Amino acid sequence: MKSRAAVAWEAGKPLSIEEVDVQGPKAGEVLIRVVATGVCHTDAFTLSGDDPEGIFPSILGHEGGGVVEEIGEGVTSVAVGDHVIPLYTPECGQCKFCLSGKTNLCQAIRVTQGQGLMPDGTSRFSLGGKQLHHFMGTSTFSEYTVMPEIAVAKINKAAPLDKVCLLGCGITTGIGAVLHTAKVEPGSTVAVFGLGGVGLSVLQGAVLAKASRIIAVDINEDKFEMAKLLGATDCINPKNYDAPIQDVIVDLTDGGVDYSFEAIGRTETMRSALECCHKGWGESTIIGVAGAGQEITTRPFQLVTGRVWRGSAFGGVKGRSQLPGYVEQYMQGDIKVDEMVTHTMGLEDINKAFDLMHSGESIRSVVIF
Ligand code: NAD
Ligand code: DAO
Ligand code: ZN
Ligand code: ZN
Repeated sequence: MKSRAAVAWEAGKPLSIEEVDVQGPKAGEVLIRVVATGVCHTDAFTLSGDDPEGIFPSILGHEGGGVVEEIGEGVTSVAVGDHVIPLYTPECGQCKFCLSGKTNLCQAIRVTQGQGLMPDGTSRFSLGGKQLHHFMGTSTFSEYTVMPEIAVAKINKAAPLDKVCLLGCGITTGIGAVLHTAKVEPGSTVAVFGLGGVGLSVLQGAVLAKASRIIAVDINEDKFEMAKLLGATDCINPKNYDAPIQDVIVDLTDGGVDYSFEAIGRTETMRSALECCHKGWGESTIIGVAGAGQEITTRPFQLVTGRVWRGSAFGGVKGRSQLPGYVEQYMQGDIKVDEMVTHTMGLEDINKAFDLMHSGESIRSVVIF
């Protein structure tokens, strides 16, 4: 079938709107009509060429919401007409990782997904006979995409797909990092570095966890209004201080915060986030994805004296079993999503979504097909 799609032909170039060919689903796969997709920093990261796993030409996008249009042989857990959120972190329920109970990083299709291919080692996308690669196993910048059954979460049909698509990455990642990865306790102090869609969602998670003080850090003060709306008790801009921002936070909090989160993707701010944690127990969670080959540094004595450094992918959330519950929490008003959608546009304007992100004007742009 034909599908409108934004194709990333090469790194550093704008996406190109094309009519691509999409092959139907094979065994264990489903065809999804993408209704809406968010544009996340990670799409921009891959498009920039900084992503070591970036493959071109490809169809980017991983923050989608859609409807199942066709199912392949043997598919039993979803049916035509079901509303779904594509998962870049699948959940097979059978691999060593799924069975461990310790991680959401299902490895069932990891190798082929990293190669931009479906589990059988081929692509469902092409144009003029030339193969296009999948991206993160989701490729939601195409009106029709094909996903393995284990990589779709079936959700409440009453949920607006042009909003809950954002639960496919940024919002879930931020909230989940607080609740699933760090497991912030009531009364804790929290610092969040970066107030994009992910960092703002960390704020939401901190409120849900009943943190007592939530310090929001960004160099773009335009983000502070939304941060306060979502529960930040303090907003600080590192550029307004001569001292390193970790020292400023340590002074503000009588020795440091209980939990910090880095949601930028810069190794310098990862260090600041660790070092603003309280001696003896402070824990810092890295969410941001740094450029290829970059390394984090700190003095080992920071860890010897009780600080903990960890990381989180998709907020530690298991997509098929836990994401539908996030959609329900949104429907009940406990998770804020609508507030994050600052811009909407048609597919033909998708490059504007990248411009708005780079200029810091948007929180999330949602492309509606
Ligand atoms: P975004 O671009 O919308 O937001 C980043 C924010 O960081 C912006 O508000 C920007 O002003 C701020 N910032 C930039 N440099 C700064 C600095 N030096 N000090 C303080 N603030 C600074 O990005 P996003 O979509 O919210 O994503 C954030 C990061 O999380 C990205 O690296 C993205 O790739 C990553 N990410 C990770 C996961 C995961 O599962 N681990 C999931 C989604 C996104
Ligand atoms: O299992 O080795 C693995 C990779 C899992 C992918 C997790 C990706 C999380 C960070 C990327 C940003 C997501 C938009
Ligand atoms: Zn698995
Ligand atoms: Zn994302």
